[in-house]
Amino acid sequence: MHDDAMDSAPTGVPNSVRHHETVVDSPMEHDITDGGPDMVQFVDGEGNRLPTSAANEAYAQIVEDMTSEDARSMYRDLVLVRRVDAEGHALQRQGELGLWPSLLGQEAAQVGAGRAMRAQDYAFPGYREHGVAWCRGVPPENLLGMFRGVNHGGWDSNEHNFHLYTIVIGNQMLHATGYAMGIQRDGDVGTGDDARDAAVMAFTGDGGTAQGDFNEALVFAGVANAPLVFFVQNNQWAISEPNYKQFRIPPYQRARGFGFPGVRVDGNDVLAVYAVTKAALDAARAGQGPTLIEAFTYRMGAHTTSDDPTKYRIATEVDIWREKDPIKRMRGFMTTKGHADEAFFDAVDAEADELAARIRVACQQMPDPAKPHMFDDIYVDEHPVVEQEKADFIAYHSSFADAEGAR
Ligand SMILES: Cc1ncc(C[n+]2csc(CCOP(=O)(O)OP(=O)(O)O)c2C)c(N)n1
Ligand SMILES: [Mg+2]
Repeated sequence: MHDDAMDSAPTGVPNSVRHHETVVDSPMEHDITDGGPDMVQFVDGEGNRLPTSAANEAYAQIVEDMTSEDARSMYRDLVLVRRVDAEGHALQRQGELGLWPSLLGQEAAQVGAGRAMRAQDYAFPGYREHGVAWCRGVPPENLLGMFRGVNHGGWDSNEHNFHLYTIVIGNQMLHATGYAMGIQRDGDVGTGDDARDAAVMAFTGDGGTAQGDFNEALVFAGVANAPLVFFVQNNQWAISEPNYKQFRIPPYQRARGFGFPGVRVDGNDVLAVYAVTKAALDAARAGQGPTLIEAFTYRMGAHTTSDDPTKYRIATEVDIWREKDPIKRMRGFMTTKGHADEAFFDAVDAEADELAARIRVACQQMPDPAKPHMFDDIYVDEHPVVEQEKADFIAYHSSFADAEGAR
């Protein structure tokens, strides 16, 4: 075997792909700021309502049915979620949190998806889904507590039908699929009762689609015809890895190979995301099986507060996406259509200021838990190994002459 055989791409793959730093003719070579003609979109970057097209016509009625009040309350969610995120970022920089993964730029993808869910639906998030958490009624303070390290998760999953954050990329796809298959077996699908029929949403990123767990979940979901919506936020980057290192065809096209539909939606257009997700959830609850939604969006900030994106991406890319800002776009749309006036926008900004101040104080005042608390809530029932580890931990910390013990 030739020395560099391990680095070689399979026969038939063009050289440009072999040396992927200089890819020029890969099928994935595309303008990462343009989602292409299949992308469902209702509002352009300036806030103008787009005409009916082949891509959006199936969802147009859902948008038409929305009221001014719906638009205002969606806008409010976008602004408040962005403010929670900004506060999380600031608190980490001030040493109050260990880490913060920002959702900046992805507010519309998350609020659109979260608001399309019904109370009885269940969401399985990754670690950036603060906007979905907000829509599920998880208090933002609870998110901060988790990243402050004072608790294991921060909320009761079953209180909000919002599972705990999952850091292991793609893992929650399997949990979600199993849960959806459980709903199916409980008979809570396709009964026609709006208060009973339920579906599951599984959130992951573009990088997550490269995981085995993701692909296994799609196999099971397709075969079982599970009531499930896979929601891939394609924010173009998996830390420093661009799309073309994750897949050769975009995620929405991959669904077909698993036997169910895939849709690409403009992830910065909250109306489009809401409409596409609502249609997919309605179909899932009615027993029509899964859908994969790819929300085409962009991670405006760093991967987390531990990352420096200037090392691997160019500033002009960020500048182009700034023009597609989801809040600016929705505000433009609402102003043009007369859904809200300046007084409304000012009131939302004032509410965001109050929210930020409140969660900041709440975060700073969170007491440190007693150290052995980390051994609690691991299993439902007491587990002998964990109990032994807890006892060893307490004994060890109590052994220091000047220690206060394992408080
Ligand atoms: C199984 C696994 N492998 C690697 C990592 C390290 N890791 C953390 S975030 C991340 C990138 C995920 O990218 P993507 O799915 O696009 O989500 P995004 O962070 O962009 O929202 C990686 C590789 C991990 N957490 N879990
Ligand atoms: Mg990503």
